[in-house]
Parts: sequence; C-alpha cells; structure tokens
Amino acid sequence: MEKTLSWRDCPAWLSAMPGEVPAALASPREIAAWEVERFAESRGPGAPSFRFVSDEALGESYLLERNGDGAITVRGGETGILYGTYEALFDLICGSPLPQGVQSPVCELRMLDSWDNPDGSVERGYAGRSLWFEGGGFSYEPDRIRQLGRMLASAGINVLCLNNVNVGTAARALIGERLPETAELARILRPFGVRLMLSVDFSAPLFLRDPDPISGETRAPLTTADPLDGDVRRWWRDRAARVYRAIPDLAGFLVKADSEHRPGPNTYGRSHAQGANMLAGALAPYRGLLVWRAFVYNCMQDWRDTATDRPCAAYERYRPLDGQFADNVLLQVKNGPYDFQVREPVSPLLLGMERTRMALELQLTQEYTGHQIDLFAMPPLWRELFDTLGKGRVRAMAAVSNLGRDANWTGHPFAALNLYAYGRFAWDPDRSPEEEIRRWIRLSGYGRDEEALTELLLGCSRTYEKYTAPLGLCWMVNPGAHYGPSPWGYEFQAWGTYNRADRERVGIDRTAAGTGLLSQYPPALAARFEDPARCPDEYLLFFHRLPYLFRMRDGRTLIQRIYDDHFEGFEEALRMQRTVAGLHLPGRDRAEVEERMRKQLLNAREWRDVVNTFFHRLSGVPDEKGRKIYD
Ligand code: GCV
Repeated sequence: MEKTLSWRDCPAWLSAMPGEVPAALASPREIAAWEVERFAESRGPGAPSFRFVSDEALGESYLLERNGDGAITVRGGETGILYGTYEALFDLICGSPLPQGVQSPVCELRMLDSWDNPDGSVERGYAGRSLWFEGGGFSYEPDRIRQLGRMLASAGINVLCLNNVNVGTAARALIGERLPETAELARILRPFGVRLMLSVDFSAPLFLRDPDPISGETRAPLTTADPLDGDVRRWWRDRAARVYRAIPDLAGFLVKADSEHRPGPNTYGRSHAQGANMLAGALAPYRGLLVWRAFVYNCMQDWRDTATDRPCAAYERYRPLDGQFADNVLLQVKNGPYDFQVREPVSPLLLGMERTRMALELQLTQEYTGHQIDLFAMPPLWRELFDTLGKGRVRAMAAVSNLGRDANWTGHPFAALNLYAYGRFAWDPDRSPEEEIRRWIRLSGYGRDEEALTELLLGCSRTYEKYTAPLGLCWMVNPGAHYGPSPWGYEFQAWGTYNRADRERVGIDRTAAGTGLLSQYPPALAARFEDPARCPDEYLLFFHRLPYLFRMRDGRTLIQRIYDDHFEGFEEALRMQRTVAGLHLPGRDRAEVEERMRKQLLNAREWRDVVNTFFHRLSGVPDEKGRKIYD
C-alpha cells in the first residue's frame, strides 16, 4: 500500500534544513543556535562555525561578517539574529555571497493574512483545511505549527493574522472565551519572531457575550456599535486590555468594515476615520496596530447603472479622509482597484494618500489565478508593481495566505514559491524575481532542474494571462468559484464587474470622457494609460472601450490579438506540460505536479475555446489564420 504523505515528508524550501524545532526552545536566539547546530551536523566537518553578537539596537536588522577563520558572525537584535542566521545558512546552501552591511527590512509589517474560519474551512483556500482551526475552535499539531513558524521566520514574515476578515460568530470568540487558546498559539509562534494579529468584527459589542473576569457574570451585549458612543468606546478599551493581558505582543486588529455586507461605522452615519480611530485608540496603550481594509465598494450595484464604476470606489471614499487617521492606523489596500484580478493596474489609492500610513495587500492564494492547480508565479508581477509604485512607497505589507493542511502546505508544491518570495519582497521590494526564483529552487531541492524550472516559473503568469481574460479585461470567470471561463458570468450581477462586450466593442472607458478613474492617478501615470495608442497592451481594455477592429501598435486588430493570445496561451501550456514531464522531481511531488498540470491544460483549452467563441460570435470577425473557433 502507498504511504500517505505527511507534512514531515514535505519540507518546502527547508529541504536542506533537517530536524524539527524542539518545543523547549523559547527564543529566536535559541532557535538560531539550534538551526546552526543541525546544519553543521548535516554538513559534517566542512560547515562554518557561527558566532552570535546581540545588539538590541538592531531589532530585526542584522549584520553578517566572515571572520578570518571562516566563521560567520551574526550581529543583530533578538529576531535579527534569527533572520541573519537563516540568511547565512540559505546563502551557504545556495552558494551565494553573504550580503554586505546592515540588512534592515523595508516593511516593518510583513504580515500573512489567513482567511481561516473556526469550522476549519479556509475562504478561497486551495491547500486543504485550516492549519489551526477545526470543528468550531482550535485544533492543531504543535509540531506542525512550530514548523510553520520556522517557514515564516526563514522567509522574514513577522505577523500572522489568524482568522478570516469575514469574522463569523465562532471567530468572535477568539477575543472572548477562546482567548486563552488564542494566546497559546501566540506562545508557540513567539520564539520565531512571529506575532499574531486578529481580525475583529466591528459589531462585536452587539454580540460578544462572555463572563466578566471579575464578577464572573455574563455581560449583556450593548445595543449599539456606534464608534462615537461612550459605552462602545469603553467596551473596546476593556476588550483590548483583556486581550493584551493574554497576548502582550499582539500585533493588533484587522478590520473589514462596510464591505460585502460586513458591519461598519457607516451603519451609524460615521466615517471610516471615526470607526478606525476609535479602535486604534483602544489599541494605542499597547502599541497595537489597527489595520483597516480599504476594500469597500457597492456590492449591490444595478448592472444597468453605467455611471458607477467599482474601481473608483476606494479612492472616492478614502482620499477625502487623508490625514484624519490616527498614527497607529494602517490603511490596507489591495494591489489593484478591483480585487486581485489576473491583471490590474496599480490601485490609485496607494499613490494618493500622502498623510496616511498604508499597507499593500497582495493575494498569494490563487483565487483568480488558477486555484493552485494552474502554475502562477507572482514575483514578476510584483516587480512591475513595485517599479510603478516607486522606491520607498511601500512600508507595510500583507498577503492573503496560500497555506492549508495539505501535506505539502500549498497544494501545488510550486505554489510555495509565492509564499517564500512574498516574505523576501516584503523585506526588500527591490529584489529581482529571477534571483528569488532561483534561490527558492535551490532551497527546495529542485536545483538539478534550475534552468528549466526558472524559465517555467518566470513565464507561467504571462501564459495564464494569455489564455484567460484578455488585455486587462477582468471577471470573465465562473461566478462564485472563480476558476474556469464564463465571459458574462459576472455581467448581469450586482458586484460592479462588467466587460460590456457588444457586437462592436468591448471594455470600459475609464478616461475623463468615461468613468474618470484615470483622474485618480498621478498625472505621469494617467498619461501612460490615457491614450489607447500608447497604453500598454496589458491594460488596454481595463482603461478603454474599443472596437474589435482597433489597430494595436503591432498592426494586429484587437480581435486578432485576442484570438492569437488564446491560441498561444494554450500552446504555451502544452509546452509547460512537456517541461514538467522532464523534471527530476522527488517522488512526493511528481504525481501532484503532473496531475495539476493535466488539469491546467484542460482549463487552458476551455478558456481558449470559450473566450474565442464568445468574441467570435459577438463580433462575427473570423480568425485571420483560420484556426478552429467553435461557432
Ligand atoms: C475574504 C473577494 C473574495 C472574498 C474575500 C474578499 C475580501 O470578494 O472573493 O472571498 O473575502 O475579496 O478580500 O474581503
């Protein structure tokens, strides 16, 4: 009988890092010392020795030095020593030089947001059930949580948000009756320099019944969650005090308010600055952060309404509030103005709030990018994003986790790249995608296929983009599930998600003559997008409504380009399958990778034929190359 794989068989990028961190280790420095010892044992006599020098002023930063005798000195604050140790060990494994000078993270907050629910489900999760919740509460293997801590620390991730931003009834108890269990998980992760963040429900004072710590009586809930109400403010201050007594280093609270039917300050006629500042005030005595999501739009839009344009919503709402948020509020903004689509321009809000602390939100879980079945490596897209944002703009980052209880952590073993590389880019957004991909390949034990795999991973997001929604069009996915094609699946719905394709044209005019989204961008960027003759191809139909016979810069018509991309995308997926078949994958990965590749090919074929047929039927324009399109 075939042995069932365990997470112990699947080390992800820790493939050259043997052993399991013992429960007794209580600090980052102890873990660093243990890692170095295990590494030396596994490498034998040639392994360099390490010396740790504490310098608390360095905090998370570190300095690595090679001594004359070959030993490596790691100088740093408590977590800095752990980060420096991982950097040095990984450099040794990869044969890379040690970095010169003090290494400091560009982003102070490098958070992983899980969308895990206490019932064990993971919203938009494609790697199995939750790693720490099941059956309404906590359920986990402490050894596995320690291994997770090690993975996060080795990627430089310093905060884990434990629960979904959509906070259901059971999750409210994380800051109530389940607080001791929440604190226990925080305790396990603490030695890895990983602090917890909790998603809280803005309306919790209406619901959260738990025994008063002093009287033992069950408190009656309040009748309002109005952020300006004195009882509500007191309620949150008491709650924060109680939570910080249990978890003194909690990173803070994360809130999704007035978004997709979640409660929020608008119910009481209050602004988001008033709502966020009230909670921030409760956290301030503990230096806690209040992370407030800017993912707010009208999800009850009438599709007949062409004046309302969802991508405009966040900027319209938050820009007038710039400068009104408390110092410990971070406004968390998704990378694009829609919602983690395959291709979106940068969110104008990220460039438009000069007096507000901002956090960039990315999505590692592949909701719209192939469900961790199709290969989609994100670093090349992040490079473009950071180049557009400009140096120094991003000082805090969060990414929606792609983890789950599957033995290999991320469903597709190669999806682990996105998690590892996210941590690396949050530390330093200036990194090179190719170097990070190569580093991950070597660390994951795939070094024998480095060239083939690097090429595959550098190109796969572009291939996915070619066979799915074309030229910056969004939302042509199956509604709800968000896998597979459905060109009009979201066309007559309330979510603000339209392509408005007709017999002549497709896309939405977002210039000044249209919905005006472009006016939210800084002038130089707006100028890049505003003229369809100069707009980069990949954003063409995001910003413009164009006839099918529009001439692209390369001379092709728009419709021909759509057909060509879809045929090419499928051909590229076929070539990817051949590459995958030739890889020397370890036994634990081979079946998984090949099976997912087989499904990806079916998906690519379906997308190709559905999208081409859709546009062919509407436009009546034949493919110039006479390829098969199904009428
Ligand atoms: C957690 C999209 C997703 C939802 C998600 C939401 C959000 O709408 O489909 O699953 O909810 O984004 O980011 O809040």
